[in-house]
Amino acid sequence: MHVSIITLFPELFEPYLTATVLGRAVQAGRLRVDLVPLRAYGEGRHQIIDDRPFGGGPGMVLMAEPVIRCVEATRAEHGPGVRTLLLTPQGRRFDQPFAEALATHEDGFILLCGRYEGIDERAIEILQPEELSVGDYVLSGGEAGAMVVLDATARLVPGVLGDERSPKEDSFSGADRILDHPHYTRPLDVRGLGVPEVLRSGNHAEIARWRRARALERTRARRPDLLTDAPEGDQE
Ligand code: 9D3
Repeated sequence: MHVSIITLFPELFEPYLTATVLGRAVQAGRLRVDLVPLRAYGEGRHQIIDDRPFGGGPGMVLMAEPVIRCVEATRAEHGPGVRTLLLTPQGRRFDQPFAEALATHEDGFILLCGRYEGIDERAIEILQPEELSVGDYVLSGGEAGAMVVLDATARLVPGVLGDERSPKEDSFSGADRILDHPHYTRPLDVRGLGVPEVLRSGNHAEIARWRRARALERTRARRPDLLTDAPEGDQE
């Protein structure tokens, strides 16, 4: 998988890429992450990339030309089918089916991180990125959102996950959209709280049934929307 991240703060991604399972995937050659510093495409001796908004108001706007030049240069590093994703509160909500589609996309994708009040609309008009939000809360920029997208997609690449577990078993994957059951490990007694007897029974059919029941119970209580909403691509 080939991911490029366009950002004013490439250094934010360094520890994340080296300290996690993603670092191992990069080492193993399964994952290529290019950090592209938007500032390098700025204008003039000071490499300016933002300016005040026409019409007034607070904050600054990322200028169109540096963004356009940067995305065009980055696209040239990918295959012709590269997808360009703009992280923005105006985007469609990122979800697991979207992650699955990105993870298998042959020519990789570009994550364009917005900052300040946003990007000059003409850059968006010219570049036609897919606009993605990671949820209904206000972030201070696209970088945290890009890390969400990077993490959710990279772990789907074969060999990236540290353990043998298939991503197919995850919550939100495929048709089986259900929350996880509770987990227990040693010791048997934690401040007077024990472990459900069934988990110590050795009866694996019984354990599977118990876990499934607890998972359904939690999903009904906490996220009933997961049980009623049609899975992505199942609407028609
Ligand atoms: C307080 C400023 N807001 C005025 C209406 C607009 C605004 C601009 C820029 C709000 C947030 C941001 C920065 N956020 C992102 O770049 C962002 C984001 C988010 O805030 N929420 C969820 N997903 C994403 S992806 C990128």
